[in-house]
Amino acid sequence: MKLAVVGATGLVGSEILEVLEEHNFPFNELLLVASERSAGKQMTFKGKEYTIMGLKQAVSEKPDVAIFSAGGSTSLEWAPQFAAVGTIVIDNSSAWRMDPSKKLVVPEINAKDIRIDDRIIANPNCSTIQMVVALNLLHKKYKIKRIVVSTYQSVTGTGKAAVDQMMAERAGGTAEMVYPHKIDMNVLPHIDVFQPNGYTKEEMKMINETKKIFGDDSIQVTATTVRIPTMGGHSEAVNVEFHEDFDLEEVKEILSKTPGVILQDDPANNIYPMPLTAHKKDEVFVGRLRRDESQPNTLNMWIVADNLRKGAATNAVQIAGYLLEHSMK
Ligand code: 2RA
Repeated sequence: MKLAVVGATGLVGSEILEVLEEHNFPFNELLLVASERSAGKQMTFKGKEYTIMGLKQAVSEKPDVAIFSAGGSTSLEWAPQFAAVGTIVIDNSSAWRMDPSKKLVVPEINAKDIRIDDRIIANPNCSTIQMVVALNLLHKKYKIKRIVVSTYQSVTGTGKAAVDQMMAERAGGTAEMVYPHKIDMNVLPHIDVFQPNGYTKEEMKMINETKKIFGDDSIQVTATTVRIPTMGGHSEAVNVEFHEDFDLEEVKEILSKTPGVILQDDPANNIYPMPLTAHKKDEVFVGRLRRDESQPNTLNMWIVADNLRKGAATNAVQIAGYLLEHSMK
């Protein structure tokens, strides 16, 4: 596989390189691609020097697969140009996610929907990915009726400038204000742009993408997404109502067998998922399992994952791995 990483110099781009290295991903050739501003600069991967190339040159190289993490407008402009030369684009932006002609893929759930002629495959939003991975087998067993989710999201989800803002505030200095308010020692009930219905785009992503990934429009979802001054991962308090009743021990059993999930549920010993312990891990961590005593068939759970890993880089690399395993590239 001739593999291109588009947006190689960004936070997600460097995480993709780390995951490729850790997973020992078997490519023959690697192209590191970024904006014209970075083109010509050197980057090291696995001890080898690479010259960063611009997008135009990368298209002319006709890579087999291009993992894009360069934002929505770059993706809208360039993904079709790569697709036109036969490249399969795996895109981390929100540009193509809700396009009915594009697959929105979480490998543990719906990689089998990928077809040989798919040229642009969308990677879902980070906060959606970790929630659906955790709910995957529970949905199969008890069928989800409604989800109420509140998130506690890491500043790394916004990007490097947001990390810089938080760190500068923490050190008592100032930096470019990425958020409309201070983020350190604060909590912002505001992720992405407010929509006419009062929800933010991030909240609507969780609602719409969950239905698309499960292929079930009857699932009701409501979300409040919140930015907190942490870095290791996104956390989510999820209240899920099922059509069928469940047994809590069976729920634990199912979660311990769910692909990509690690159960960390031992409150007596203070064991539960946290961003600090999920950081740099590829899995989704689930704990604080308890029955919602106010309503039948309803479960409360706490879900944490490194948003740059399973929420972005790991999921994209897993899709590339699926293409390779199934000889699609
Ligand atoms: C965030 N969901 O955390 C975004 C990143 N894709 O802001």
